[in-house]
Amino acid sequence: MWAQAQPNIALVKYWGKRDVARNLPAVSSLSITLDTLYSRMSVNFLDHLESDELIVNGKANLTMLPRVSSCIDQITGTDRPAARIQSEYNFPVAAGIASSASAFSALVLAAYKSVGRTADTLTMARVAGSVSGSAARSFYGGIVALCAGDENIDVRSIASPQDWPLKVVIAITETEPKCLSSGEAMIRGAKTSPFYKSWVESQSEDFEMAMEAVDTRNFEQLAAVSEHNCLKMHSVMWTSHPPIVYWNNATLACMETIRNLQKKSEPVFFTIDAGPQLKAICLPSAEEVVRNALSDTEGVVSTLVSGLGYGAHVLKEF
Ligand code: 2P0
Repeated sequence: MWAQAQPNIALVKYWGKRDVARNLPAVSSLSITLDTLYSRMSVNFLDHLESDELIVNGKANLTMLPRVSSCIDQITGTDRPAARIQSEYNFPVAAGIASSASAFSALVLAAYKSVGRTADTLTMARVAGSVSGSAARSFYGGIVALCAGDENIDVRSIASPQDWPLKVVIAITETEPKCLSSGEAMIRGAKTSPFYKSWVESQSEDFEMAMEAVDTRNFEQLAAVSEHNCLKMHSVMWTSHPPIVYWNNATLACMETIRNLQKKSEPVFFTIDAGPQLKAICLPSAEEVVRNALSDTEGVVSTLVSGLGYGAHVLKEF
């Protein structure tokens, strides 16, 4: 049995933890779940194995294994047989394309199913979120709101993929894994950036503005608040000690490409996460022109295109 989940891209970002031990986010966030990119996971408990094994795209992987094992322990308890965990991705891993979001939501779903336990989506999303904050959002499809509470998160889909069929073009500018994990970067930012406090305090305004933009299908409003929120998050990163700069020259060149398209009134905006890839969100009418423009931008290795997709689900056949 395999479970699949797709990455999600935040338009209003999660950056910072209210409670590091429980991995509770300091701020609410709003994201879109993709459809063409995926992570697939299977979990098989095998009595003859001495310890857990993680296989990523056919190769043994020790780096992610401790986080994967402790995620399974949360669902089954530690008194369990060892598991062989297999995972398949159709996009670069740990390079700022939300691979941990799709991986941990698929893993949680696969682990629940393989031990025959049922749980509602929010319960599973909260388990996934306790391992990787953004993974909670990949349990839901379309446009997703994650509300940060004092004790727990609430997550829900606020628009289905059909309600507002936005398109995403991802400009890949680097395929190697990033140098610093998001989790470590967030903790450093909270401790050292002089901008962190105002980032947290101003988040609800951005979140409400984005919610209203989705509600009224106001693309210009969503574009403005998303770009502003993205740059604000990166200014927290840049002003951390030591500074955290995930961008490269091509990231900036892609931003200029988007600005030029906007000058020609193309309905498109950008966002950038904890990595050097730029994600362009556009209306379907602009997909081709955005893809061509980003493909022609210096330093872009390749582009990926996606619509909006559904939340984590079990695959009947794979
Ligand atoms: C987001 N990011 O909202 C933000 C924007 C990256 C930049 O959520 O520490 O891997 O495991 O909870 O989920 C990536 O962070 O972090 C992330 P942890 P996660 O998408």
